[in-house]
Amino acid sequence: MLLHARRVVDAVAGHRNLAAPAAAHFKLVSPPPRIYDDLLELDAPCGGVNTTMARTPFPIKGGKVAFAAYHPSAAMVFNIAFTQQPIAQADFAAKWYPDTTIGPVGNYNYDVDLSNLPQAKDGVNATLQLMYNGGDGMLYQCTDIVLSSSLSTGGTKNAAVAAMLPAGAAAAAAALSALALIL
Ligand SMILES: [Cu+2]
Repeated sequence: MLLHARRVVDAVAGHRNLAAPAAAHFKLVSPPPRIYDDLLELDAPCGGVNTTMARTPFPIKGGKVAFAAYHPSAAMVFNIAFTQQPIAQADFAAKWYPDTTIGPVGNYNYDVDLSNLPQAKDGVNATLQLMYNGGDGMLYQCTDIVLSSSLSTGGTKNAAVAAMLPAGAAAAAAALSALALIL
């Protein structure tokens, strides 16, 4: 554990040496992450917790994932594991959304359609993984879900986050000034 902690601290020290350090990286909002800890986010594959947590019922088609991004731009990868207890990156062998680059700072809602994945059946346990690289290392968040074919839409959509979706320059400026308050 000590070695592990030192590795995280070293990585964070590197973070502080950057020209524009951020107080936060990114945060999965909904479904809720296993854990949200800024320092542990560097820890693959789930940002600090390798045991599954309470599972959120999640529709096979029509699900929502909401997260907040605190870097001006970032590369993201969205994987899914169908193993009961994913403990390694290799367990996240499929994708729930194509790789993409996001920006600016703000809140994001993604519509999720898992119906093309052959493992995605009613009652199946799965784990969604978000990988985020905003320039200071690869960061991880995970959420444990149980798939449902009877849920249609929504269930997990965060209305407050939807209302804050960046819709243009004004929203971007507001998000950046909010970040300045954090710094
Ligand atoms: Cu960061």
